[in-house]
Amino acid sequence: MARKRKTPEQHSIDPAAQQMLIRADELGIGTAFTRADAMAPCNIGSAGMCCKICGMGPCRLTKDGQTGICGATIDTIQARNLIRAISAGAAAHSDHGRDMAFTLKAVANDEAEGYIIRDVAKLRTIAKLYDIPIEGRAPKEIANDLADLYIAQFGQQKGEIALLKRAPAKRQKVWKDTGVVPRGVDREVVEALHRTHIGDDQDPEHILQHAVRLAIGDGWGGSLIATDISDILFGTPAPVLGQANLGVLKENMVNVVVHGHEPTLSEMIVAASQTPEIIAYAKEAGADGVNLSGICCTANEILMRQGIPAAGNFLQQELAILTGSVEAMVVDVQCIMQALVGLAENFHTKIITTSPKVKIKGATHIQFDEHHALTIAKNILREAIDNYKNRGETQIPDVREDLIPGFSHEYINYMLGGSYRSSFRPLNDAIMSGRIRGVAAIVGCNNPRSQHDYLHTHVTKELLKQDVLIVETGCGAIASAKLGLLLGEAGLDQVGPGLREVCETVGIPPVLHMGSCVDNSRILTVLTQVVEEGGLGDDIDQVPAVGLAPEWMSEKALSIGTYCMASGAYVIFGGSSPVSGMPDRMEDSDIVANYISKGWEELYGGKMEFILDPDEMIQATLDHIDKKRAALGLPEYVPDKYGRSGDARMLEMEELPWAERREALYGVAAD
Ligand code: SF4
Ligand code: MSK
Repeated sequence: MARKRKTPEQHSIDPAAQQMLIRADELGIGTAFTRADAMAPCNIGSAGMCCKICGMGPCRLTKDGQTGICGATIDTIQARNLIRAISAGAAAHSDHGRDMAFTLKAVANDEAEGYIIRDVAKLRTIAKLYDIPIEGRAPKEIANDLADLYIAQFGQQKGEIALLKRAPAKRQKVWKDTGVVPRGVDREVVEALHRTHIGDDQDPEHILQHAVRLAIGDGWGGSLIATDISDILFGTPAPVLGQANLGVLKENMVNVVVHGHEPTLSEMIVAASQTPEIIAYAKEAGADGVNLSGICCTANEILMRQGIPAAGNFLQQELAILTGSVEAMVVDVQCIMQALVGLAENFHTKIITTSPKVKIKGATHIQFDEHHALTIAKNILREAIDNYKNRGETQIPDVREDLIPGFSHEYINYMLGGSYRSSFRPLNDAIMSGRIRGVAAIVGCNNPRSQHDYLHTHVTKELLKQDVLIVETGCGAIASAKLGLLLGEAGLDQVGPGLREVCETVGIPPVLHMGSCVDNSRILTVLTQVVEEGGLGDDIDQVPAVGLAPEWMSEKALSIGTYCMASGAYVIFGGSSPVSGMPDRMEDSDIVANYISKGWEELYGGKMEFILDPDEMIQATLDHIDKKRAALGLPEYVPDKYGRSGDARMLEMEELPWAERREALYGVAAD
């Protein structure tokens, strides 16, 4: 029997996405949404119960007590599958950091055309952390030393990663005591592959201990490097006005969509698009200019630094092309669907691959090289402009929303305390008093197995009502942006009174956009600073905070989840679990799922769970936050303790006679 196809409304909550899905249907073009309808996931593979590590298999374990041909048990197979996925995620994520380190080295040595060091203050701050001399030295000299130190981290064979000292002292001790201090992420990834070769490590807990080690190597030794260097080269983000959704594409301009992850090329494309020669070239082609926008995390990178609009998140990459208005989609690494090339053949869009690591059959390849970045960026833009004349019928949804991204941890520090006393004190105090119940980081991808953007935004909206401050990155942040939750005033009528009071006082939206997926490292830095500020325990696992990836799909998400867990966070994934097994049919198929929850919690204070139902996710988040509040001895959260918001109270008071207003304001009784 044919599987039932979903309607556009069932596929996505986003009206722009729905419009494009209707267009795809009319044109008879398939998308990830319809392909997901047509392809049922394999229930053995998705539960981690299939092993294809050697040529005696694949072995599919579906019955109680069954083993693979080599004798491997279900828990060993699930642990091996999980660590392999985490390794691939960590490799991709940390390799991004490595490329950034090589770019910094090239900039320091005047070998990188068009780049400058934009944030010298951050360069000096970071260099000082590692005792790199800064006084009396030129920024490029300091950058050269920092680049050497960072490049050396990846391939370090012994010792420990230098960046671990940026975690709370107690956390570093937990890692030492449990034997999960990473040497260098490359070595840990290789060792994970070695351990999972046929006939090696066959103790699931031992395998998973190494998964923790390698994920810490990614989070604190790969992603954090990517974030540091992106800020140094392109500027540390601060709030800026941006827009999101397909309505940012323009009829009268050459639309270039940058998609992927690394900011090195996209930043240069931004610069090149603003040069007089490129603007003149676009005008000669009959357009008003070049309109840049982004998809996925490249979007987040240039959105939070330059205010360049985001055309959408992961599941909108095909939909952008379906508008018929995109002259070129320029991609680098990660989250790029192979389907783009076939889809683009129905339109005039050129898919341009740029990374030496990523080619797609049928795409145009213009290889990026940071040594000649500006020239390459201009060549790419000329290619797009030349394609403008080939544009056919277009349909751009008139749907877009304003947002304020750019909440780096540096900016949060500054906004809370001002330039002379920047501090996390007000945030800690608000959590301690119960105005803010706790913090949730909602991050990660989209997945066509669930309704596009629904889980992200449902969980976000419900937690906001419960006075939970939300920080977001990746495709989750774009989902909230499209709903208007990343705006100061616009989102505040949807949040609890205590949180609203804090947002109004500080002047922030209730959902803070902290960047791309490598910028989950910023969340770790915030949590560390919260701990260092005092009053919320002496380690990350004591802070009333939870991490959620409601629509996860990538292996990187698993690496991120594992390093956040290892840092002390409770991490909840939505959707299917790669280690769920079939406990109704196989008693021992939930050993790994239990171990990464309860077992890891005993060791690291954090835990990782997969929860299908969004309302259960919300309840688990609140329960955890309340449990942590109680453990810290903080007052119980009382929803209406803080009554109405500050602004609302002031407005009401203006209506009162003076004597009553005086009593309300100063507690001085009316005569
Ligand atoms: Fe089967 Fe063992 Fe080979 Fe895996 S390693 S495919 S369980 S024989
Ligand atoms: S892009 S990894 S879909 S967040 Fe970072 Fe989005 Fe997930 Fe890719």
